[in-house]
Parts: sequence; structure tokens; C-alpha cells
Amino acid sequence: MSFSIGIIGLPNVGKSTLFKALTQQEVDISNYPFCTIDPNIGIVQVPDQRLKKISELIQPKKTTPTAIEFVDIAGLVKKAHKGEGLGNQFLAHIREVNAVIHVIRSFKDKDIKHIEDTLDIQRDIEITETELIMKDIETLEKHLNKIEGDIKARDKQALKEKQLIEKLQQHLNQGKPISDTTLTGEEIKIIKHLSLLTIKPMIYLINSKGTDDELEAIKALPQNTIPLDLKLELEMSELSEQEKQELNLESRLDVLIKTCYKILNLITFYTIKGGEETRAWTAEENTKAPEAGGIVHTDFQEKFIRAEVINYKDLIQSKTWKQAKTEGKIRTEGKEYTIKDGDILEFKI
Ligand SMILES: Nc1nc2c(ncn2[C@@H]2O[C@H](COP(=O)(O)OP(=O)(O)O)[C@@H](O)[C@H]2O)c(=O)[nH]1
Ligand SMILES: [Mg+2]
Repeated sequence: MSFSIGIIGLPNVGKSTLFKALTQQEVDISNYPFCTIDPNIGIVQVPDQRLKKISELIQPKKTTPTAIEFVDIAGLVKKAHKGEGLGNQFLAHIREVNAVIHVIRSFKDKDIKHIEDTLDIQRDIEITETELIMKDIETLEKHLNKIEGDIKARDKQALKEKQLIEKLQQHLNQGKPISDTTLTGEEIKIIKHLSLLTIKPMIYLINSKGTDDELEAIKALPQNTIPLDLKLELEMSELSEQEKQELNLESRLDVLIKTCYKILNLITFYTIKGGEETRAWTAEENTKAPEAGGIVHTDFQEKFIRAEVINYKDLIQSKTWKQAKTEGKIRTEGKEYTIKDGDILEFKI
């Protein structure tokens, strides 16, 4: 299983610059068989201090971080929902990702053309979001037409869908993304097959130097807004750790990756493979132990019997696996166990 984040926004705002900065590091892709191989898709290892510490304790032969995919989606133009520019391809790519980073330009550079000529964060956000909203309105209309017969026949499921679709249409018609409304688990299930665009969690990335003026301008934006100087981030990604230290530079891409985790409700768990390899994995919150096993290895899900579990914090306190065992901190958990962020698991099949 892998999670992917799409990078979207108007042309010339810094999307590819961000993609390059994120994917600069060499990644051994044979470790990540679930990931897609495509020039616009990059596998990015998730920075993880806990994994480092676990490896220091366990001293395995190999340490493997978890990873997420980033997709550099071609620039969007007005009327994309009508197929303008690479509109259809653009929107199809967004359907495939789990969340979206919306890059908005706030850097001044007269040599780099701004498609709307002036800097205006709020206007640019609206241009992009309007396209997504229009596409969702269209998708919902099409689906309503498709199930018209069933609605007339008073089919129960179709009536449920109709009611929900009308609620969403009303919301979209006010220019608001679906992610703004609260949906029940059942409602989410009902519309899942429609792959709506504005239901996806979104991070706003303001590409700027972060001057006081700029920070003032983004105060009114929603949570999950991150100012980042993408040109500087790209330059930093080309430096070694030592060079960065000497220049007193610190990348903020980690903050961005962590925010992606947060908006997707993802957690990290670890395996140690009997001390051979410490490895971090990504799961959704509320994942049960056998499902977590399935993320590591298909066999582990079907043949799951139990797992030995210790949380990261407890292992650090005990200092060694052996000591933790002596202190009774390594628990045995069964099929109903819900894994927690920071759990270290040994699956028993
Ligand atoms: N001055 C400045 N230029 C930038 C910044 N970010 C990107 N650029 C430049 O803007 C141009 C377009 O960037 P790119 O990432 O290709 O934009 P995209 O069309 O959104 O993928 C490139 O020449 C970048 O070097 C920035 O923060 N400051
Ligand atoms: Mg680009």
C-alpha cells in the first residue's frame, strides 16, 4: 500500500521545483514494490527520528524508512473542467491521489511569467478551486442522470444517493469544496465510487520568502497553510548535511511531509525482523493488527495469529529489546488489536 500526494496549481508557481526538491535524494526503489514508476511520480522517504533511535538500539544490518509518493501534476488553466489545456488529464491525475498540495505563487520575479500577470494569493486559489468544484458539480449531475430510472422506481439506495448528492450540490454551488462539510462514514461510502476531487484533503503551500507582508496576507487562509521558499528548498536539497550545517540552513520539507501525514490521518509503525532490519511503515489510523501485517507482507494478514508489540517510548526507556522483555513490556496482542502510532511489531504466523 502506498499513499500519494498530488502537487497542483497554476503554471509557473513552483510545482516542479517542489517536486525536484522532494525527490532529489537517491531512493532504492526495490524496497518499495507498491510504488508506481513514472517520471512525474517520485518516491519520497519519510524523515523519521524514531526509526533512527530504534536502529541505534537494535543495531540491524539494514534500516528502511517508510515512503510516500508525490505526483507532479501538469499546470492547470481556467476552464480545465471543460478539457481546456491538459484539463482532462490533469483532473484524472487528481482522482488518483490521496491528498493534494496546492502551490500558490507569492514570489516576485519579473523574468518568470505569471499567468494572471499580478500576484494575488486569494484569486489564484479561487481559480484552481473553481475548476475542481465545477468538475465535481459535473460528476454529480452525470451520476444523477445515470440513476434517474432507479430514482423513479423508488429504489432505496438510489434515493439515498440522490438526497446526499443534492446536499453536496448545494454546498458546491456556494463555491465551497466538499472537504469543508462533515460527512458520516456511511455518506463517504455512498459517494466513494464517484472519486470526487474536492473531497480530498488539501495543503496550501505559499511559495514565498516568508516576509512579514506575505505572512500577513496568508493569515486569513485555512489551517494547513505552509509558507515555503521553494527555490531555496531546491538549492538546499542539492547540498550535503554538512554544507547545510555550515551555512546554517535548515530544510522545511520535513514539516510539509509531516503535514501530509496529518491530513491523511496516517501513523507510522515499525518492524525489526528479529533484529535483522528495522523498518518503518505507513498505515491509516485505526488499523487492526492483521491489516498492519498485510501492509508488511500479504501472508501476514491471512495467517496472522498474534503479534508481539511494544511502543517506541517503552523500548527507549528499557534501552534494549531483552531488557524490555524482562520488564514485561513486550505484550502479546491478537486480531482485534488496533495499532498505535510508534508501535513496534513482531508478527507471529
Ligand atoms: N525567484 C523565484 N523563482 C522561482 C521560485 N520557485 C520557482 N521559481 C522559478 O519559476 C519557474 C517555474 O517554476 P516551476 O517549478 O517549473 O513551475 P511549475 O510550472 O509550477 O511547475 C522556474 O524558472 C523556477 O526556477 C521561487 O521561489 N523564487
Ligand atoms: Mg511544472
